[in-house]
Amino acid sequence: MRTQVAIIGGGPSGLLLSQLLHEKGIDTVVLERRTRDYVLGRIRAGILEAGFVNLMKEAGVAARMEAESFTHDGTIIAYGEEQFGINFKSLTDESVVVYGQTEVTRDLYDARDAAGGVVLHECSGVTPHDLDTDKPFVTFLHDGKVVRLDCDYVAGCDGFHGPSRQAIPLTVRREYEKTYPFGWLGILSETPPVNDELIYSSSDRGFALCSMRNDNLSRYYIQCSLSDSPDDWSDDMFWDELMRRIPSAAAESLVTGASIEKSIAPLRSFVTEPMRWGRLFLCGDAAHIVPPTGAKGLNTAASDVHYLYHALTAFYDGGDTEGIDRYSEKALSRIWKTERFSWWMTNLLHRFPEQTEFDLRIQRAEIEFLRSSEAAQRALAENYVGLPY
Ligand code: RFL
Ligand code: PHB
Repeated sequence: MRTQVAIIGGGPSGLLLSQLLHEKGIDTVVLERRTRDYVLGRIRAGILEAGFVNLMKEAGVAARMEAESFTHDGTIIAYGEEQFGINFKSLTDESVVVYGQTEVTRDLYDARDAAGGVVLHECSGVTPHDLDTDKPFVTFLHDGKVVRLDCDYVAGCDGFHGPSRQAIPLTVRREYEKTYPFGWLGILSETPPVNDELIYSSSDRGFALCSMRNDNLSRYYIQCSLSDSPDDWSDDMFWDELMRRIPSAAAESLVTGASIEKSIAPLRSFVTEPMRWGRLFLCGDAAHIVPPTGAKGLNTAASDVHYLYHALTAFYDGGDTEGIDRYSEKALSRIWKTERFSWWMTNLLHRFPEQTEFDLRIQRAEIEFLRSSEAAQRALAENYVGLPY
């Protein structure tokens, strides 16, 4: 089997890259470990930057998103009983879009199917080889057979636990990591959202977030202990705790209901350098992770896809290798800024176990400064809507 670009991982990064390259006449094969239903069952991101939306348009897959998504011009920051809005639109002239990662992934699968794209599911033992030569290949087991896929390049879009990052030798690879002493317990419920904008809430009991997917589908999160399991939290316990962590006006109007999904995600900041080694490119969660507080994981994956897609297009168009040579540097420059923002927003709004009274006063002062300073709000807004590519 042969293709131009072998893509390991059929999550949003792999599928978006595949679809964008297809639009430019470049052939790809996507190798995914899981079934399609499993990939579509993962409830993850909900907020898309304008840059992501533009890539979906460029990939020719924006029709349903344009019809069904919601534009958000701002967000609410709450602390105790206090709250204030940050208007992205007036501060930056940009907005964000509410459209779930599940829907993005579904649209991309549909587009790959319609174009006859090859996306192989339930591939096991996927292993890239000879990445530092000009004849790389990938081997894997599919339908009980060992398959060899020859290619020009390999895109490692296989998430945090995939094999691509490990293929970069330890003599070359550097990893930077910060873990946080808590997780997020999230639920999805078929109830109307408590507010028309997201509420990021800092409280004495810990952080809470009120988000949504549509008029009758809400997504809520609370900061939880890393030792908690979703089974420890009945729906009633979750709603009670959420209500204690948001201003009472919001708590009183909260519509509760049965959860249709409940999961815990640990919070982590992580970056691998470099993001290219020989003919391998890392893309998305395979190379970096942010805590979800700034809604940036999927969006940084999209900026990698942007740089990589332009690099590969320039190469296949006329042999220009500048984009390929500078991929890692360009992608990492934007990623580190986004890592900083996600880390900052996490520190601003969460309770940390070892925080002293002094730390708490400083945290409170920082939130109040944000409330009073247009410059501080603009800095948040500029990052939240997405830094330029
Ligand atoms: P993914 O989505 O992990 O996809 C990687 C794919 O690779 C497959 N794979 C393999 N395939 C073949 N062989 C192997 N050996 C393989 N190993 C793995 C996997 O099965 C999978 O299908 O990475 P990708 O494509 O880079 O996309 C990244 C995003 O999924 C991620 O950054 C976001 O979901 C993060 N995130 C958020 N991002 C945002 O931009 N906005 C948000 O509001 C937001 N909220 C969130 C989030 C992530 C969360 N969790 C659970 C981690 C909220 C949560 C709770
Ligand atoms: C979500 O809706 O899942 C979501 C929204 C904003 C975040 C994180 C997650 O910061």
